[in-house]
Amino acid sequence: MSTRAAMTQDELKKLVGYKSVDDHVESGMVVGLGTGSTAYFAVERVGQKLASGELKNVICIPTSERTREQAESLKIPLCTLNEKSELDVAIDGADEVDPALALVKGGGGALLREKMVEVMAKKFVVIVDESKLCKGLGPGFPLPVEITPFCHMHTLRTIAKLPALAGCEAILRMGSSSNNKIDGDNIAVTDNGNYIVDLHFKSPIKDPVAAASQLKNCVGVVDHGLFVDMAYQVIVAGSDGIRVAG
Ligand code: ABF
Repeated sequence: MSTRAAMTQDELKKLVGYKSVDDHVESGMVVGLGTGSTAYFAVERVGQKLASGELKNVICIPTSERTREQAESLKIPLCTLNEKSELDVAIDGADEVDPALALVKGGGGALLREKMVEVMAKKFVVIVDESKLCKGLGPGFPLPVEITPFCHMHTLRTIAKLPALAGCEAILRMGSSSNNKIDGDNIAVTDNGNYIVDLHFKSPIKDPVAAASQLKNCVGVVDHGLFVDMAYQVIVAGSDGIRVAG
């Protein structure tokens, strides 16, 4: 039996994934299912509890094709925001979490569906291991921005000039990943048929609220990975155990 000190990152992710479901999901709920290697364990737990009968009449909304496939394999009943716009809870991972519980998300390329689903949840529960905690968003993980393919280099240059993002280096995401396919030019393509620009920062983003607003107002940007004022709670797994913020 492993002690916490000896736990692998995967074991920590499983701890928070399972705890999020045990603490927040009840029978009859509409539940948003996140994307990524931590959210994977929350989806697994929902599937287990439905199969055992511990949970009943739960319906879930996946935030990516990959999560939809995992949920279907576990026979979790699914719908979309078209059928149900209000969620009781959504559970997802993050790439960075700052002390105010503002998040960078979208490293996996699923940020648009994640934000559309999670913003509609009464409680958005974030599950991370402590490697995701940071003092300021930006330098530790590139900020992803989903953009339309039409004249994408123009949009990329426009984003890089936004005042609240001063000093960032904007790089078009290339190559495939578990959540993205590629087009004929090897550019990463999201589940929604869009491209991703990753913004690299040398120092923390000074004003995430202003950065979020300027990105959202930029024509050609579909959405971005700053999730500000959205997290209801962050469950963190570390070598000293699990702690809850929020
Ligand atoms: C999703 O998965 C994303 O928003 C984020 O990019 C990523 C975190 O993945 P992991 O849990 O695999 O680190 O939540």
